[in-house]
Amino acid sequence: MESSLFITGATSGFGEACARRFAAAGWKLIITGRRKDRLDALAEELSEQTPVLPLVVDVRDRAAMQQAIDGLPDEFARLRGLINNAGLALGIAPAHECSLDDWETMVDTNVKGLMYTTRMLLPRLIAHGAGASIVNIGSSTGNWPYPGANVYGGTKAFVHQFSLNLRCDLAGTGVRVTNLEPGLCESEFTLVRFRGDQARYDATYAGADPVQPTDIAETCFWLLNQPPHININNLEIMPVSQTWNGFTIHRK
Ligand code: NDP
Ligand code: 8X3
Repeated sequence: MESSLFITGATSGFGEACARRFAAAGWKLIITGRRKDRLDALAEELSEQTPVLPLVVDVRDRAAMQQAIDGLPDEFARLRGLINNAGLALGIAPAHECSLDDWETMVDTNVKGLMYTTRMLLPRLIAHGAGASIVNIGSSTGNWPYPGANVYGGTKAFVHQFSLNLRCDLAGTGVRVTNLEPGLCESEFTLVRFRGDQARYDATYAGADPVQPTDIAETCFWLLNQPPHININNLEIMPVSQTWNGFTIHRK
């Protein structure tokens, strides 16, 4: 029985692109997200290439995640990979103007959701052993500060350190862990962040030639196809157009 790949947040952006990339190579897929219409449509389309199981579930809902994972049908129960991708940023206001509700949503999704999925699937990945992979989708914001990244960047710093710590705990199991850290990428991420504001979406990407979801999917495909003795620990990807500013000095 072939093993499957579990992708969280496959209804758009990186997750959807990953589902398409791995399906094209014949990987058996478990895809998740909250938007049932999109998930079912993708599953139906990709089912022509490979077996696909859609799971409509919110990663923040621990009980629902546990139920979905416990109920995996035999055909999909053996796992070879996990792409922990579901996540979001909300707003870009300075900390003292942010909504605590938004901060909680980001922590619940990017930290706790990723934590639940990982913990619940680890026994299956360890059972697979050599060649199994976890790719956590972190962010350049986990490494580099910028104004307004406050809690979003903090959640991705968690993903960075959690990934390294997982590697320590998984020593001897054969399970690999990578923290993939994209910078500016074009996806609905920016519409979610700016609550559907198309003008801000357009301004974010104008003239920047951003990284595309297909670039991230290609990178994930490369990561999961490394020989079993190789672990890529961290991989940060930016468009060539994106670099750093110097320190800001506020003068009186
Ligand atoms: P998208 O908004 O296109 O996709 C986000 C995906 O996450 C959707 O499928 C969404 O599905 C899912 N998701 C969000 N919240 C939940 C939830 N509570 N439960 C289940 N699924 C959820 O954005 P990207 O593809 O760009 O983002 C994917 C990941 O990449 C995120 O972790 C993001 O932080 C990270 N990232 C993005 C960058 C960018 O510039 N785009 C750069 C660096 C990192 P649904 O709404 O159907 O639940
Ligand atoms: C998203 C990267 O720079 O758009 O993780 O905040 S950025």
